[in-house]
Amino acid sequence: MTQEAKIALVLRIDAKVCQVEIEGKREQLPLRGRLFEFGARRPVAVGDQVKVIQDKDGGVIEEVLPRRSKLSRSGGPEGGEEKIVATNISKVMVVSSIREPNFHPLLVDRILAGAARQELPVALIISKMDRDKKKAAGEWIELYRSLGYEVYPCSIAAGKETTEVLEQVRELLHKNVSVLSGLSGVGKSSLINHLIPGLELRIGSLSRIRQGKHTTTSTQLISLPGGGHVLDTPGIRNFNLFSVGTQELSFYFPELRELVPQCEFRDCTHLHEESCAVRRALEAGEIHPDRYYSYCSIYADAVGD
Ligand SMILES: Nc1nc2c(ncn2[C@@H]2O[C@H](COP(=O)(O)OP(=O)(O)O)[C@@H](O)[C@H]2O)c(=O)[nH]1
Ligand SMILES: [Mg+2]
Ligand SMILES: [Zn+2]
Repeated sequence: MTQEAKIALVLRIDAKVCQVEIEGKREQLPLRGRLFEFGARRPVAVGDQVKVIQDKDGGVIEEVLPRRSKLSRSGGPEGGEEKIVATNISKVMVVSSIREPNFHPLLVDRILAGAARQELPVALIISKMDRDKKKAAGEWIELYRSLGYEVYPCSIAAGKETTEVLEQVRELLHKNVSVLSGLSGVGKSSLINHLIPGLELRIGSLSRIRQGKHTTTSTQLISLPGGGHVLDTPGIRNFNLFSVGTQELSFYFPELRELVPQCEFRDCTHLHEESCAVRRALEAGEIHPDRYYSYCSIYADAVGD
């Protein structure tokens, strides 16, 4: 007997069941033994497309389809294990507010570099623009645009909405499987709620955020009315996209990448060498000092290769 297979999207994984979206409906499927045959402890990840067949007890996940991309962090007892956060993400949106909390270039650069490493398309959202009394945002917007990144400066504060930019972000959400990544309190959930009426994600009060409490407890993909999916993750703060080799790092900084061939040594670290094209550009003011600082800071936890 041949069975008709259906393709489902994995939204969330609980202890023994998987929440999937299948033909537009949400269903719960048990995780069956055959997926564990090859010794994988967690054979299925949020974002996976899976083949589901019907057996006598109902739907069974038969196979995980090839992953187009994956977003991982380090985990396990010594941090040396890869933990897949989600697969098949098509857009990483880095969110950093201009105030409360202050714009955080180091975290922004870590996520941008991490996304580049996994070849994931990326955008930078600068939130709470209504709070930019000191006009600090302009410099950041110009910097990141000059490096080739898409930048969306926005505000959802009543009466101060950046209508046009918000519309562009809404369109991005509807077209992608996105992850919004940034510190707690930058306004990720508020932004999604504002753009997608009816979703009503919980918003953290600043006092709860300061106590380090998260309003989201498990990673799940949320299916958006009107198209698209967004990944809701708890505690992006301690979610390091990163485990990178010292020599590959400069490739994830567009302005460094183009200078590297001009460095005298092929294995130049760009940290202290006299004849380094990156350091020359920094001294000439052609590389932003915060970007260089981010490079050095990520370099410090990179692994030698
Ligand atoms: N002034 C201002 N406050 C905002 C804006 N967006 C969000 N907030 C506030 O920022 C706080 C944290 O928002 P939340 O969405 O929970 O942040 P998340 O932790 O990134 O999901 C809440 O008090 C929001 O009301 C904005 O555009 N302007
Ligand atoms: Mg939130
Ligand atoms: Zn160099």
